[in-house]
Amino acid sequence: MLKPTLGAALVATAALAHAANPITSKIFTADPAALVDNGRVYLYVGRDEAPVGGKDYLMNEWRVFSSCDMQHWTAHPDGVPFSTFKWAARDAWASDITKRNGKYYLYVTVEHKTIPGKAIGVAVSDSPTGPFVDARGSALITNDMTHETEISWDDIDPAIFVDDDGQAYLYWGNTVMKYAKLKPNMTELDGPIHTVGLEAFTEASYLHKHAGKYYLSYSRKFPEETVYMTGPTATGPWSYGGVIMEQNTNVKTIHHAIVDFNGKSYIFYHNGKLPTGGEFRRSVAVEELHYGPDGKILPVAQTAEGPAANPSTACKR
Ligand code: FUB
Repeated sequence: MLKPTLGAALVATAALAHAANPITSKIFTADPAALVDNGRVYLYVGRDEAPVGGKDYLMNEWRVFSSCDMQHWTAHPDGVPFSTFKWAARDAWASDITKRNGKYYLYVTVEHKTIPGKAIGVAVSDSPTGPFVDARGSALITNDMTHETEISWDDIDPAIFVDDDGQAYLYWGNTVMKYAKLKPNMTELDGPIHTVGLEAFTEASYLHKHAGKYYLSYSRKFPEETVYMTGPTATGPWSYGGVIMEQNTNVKTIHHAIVDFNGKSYIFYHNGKLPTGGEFRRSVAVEELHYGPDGKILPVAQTAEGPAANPSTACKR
């Protein structure tokens, strides 16, 4: 029989071996987007390929992971390259995903080839793991469609939300947050682009609904922290809720996504905690997220362990 001390050490090792965070240590990953489908959670990330000491993002593709329990992750082999969009020059920046009428729509940020600045495209697939094809053959949003800032990267970080009445909304932006309605085909704007004044808004706006309340979360300040607002509709008016996650120590961004899975709520985010990690070598991680009885989101601490296993019996594929 094992001595208690050795037994304790083995238990600790086993716990470490099953640590959920980061989701993968084989590659560097950033900008999580998540979708729960058929009892399985799918995670979409941008791949950080900058070398050690690199001075800028090097991101050529989005990668897909999935899990039946929020602890064990399958890396799906086929990435989605930025070149899926023939009009894109480079930069597989942040994305978001939704399912509508049996199809999966992936909204992405890329650099446009001919219209200077970042742009938003949309790809579609019959499967959450692809293959994805360009749904329009052109950008949905380009830098010349918005004029609130001088910067060329203010049209980034799409977040897609489909309300209970079927109306789809796209939120995006850097420095200034914008939103627009989408037509039911999910590939065209349906009306004007609106701007929303949010305190110290940087980027990564995200819309979700929980217990009948709308939550607009975003990355505030720089270095970024994740904060949220609540409102009675998908377009506000918004009231400040609080800080969800404090800023990272060695990377200024923190881009997040929030989903409900198998009866619990979760927040995905990125940090720079892998060895040699940092500003352009990030890692996506996940934690359980809790709501107070009043609907307030409780602050979330980053952990190495991640959430407890939550096996979904409905898990398919
Ligand atoms: O990964 C490139 C950019 O950094 C994303 O679009 C932002 O959200 C920030 O994470």
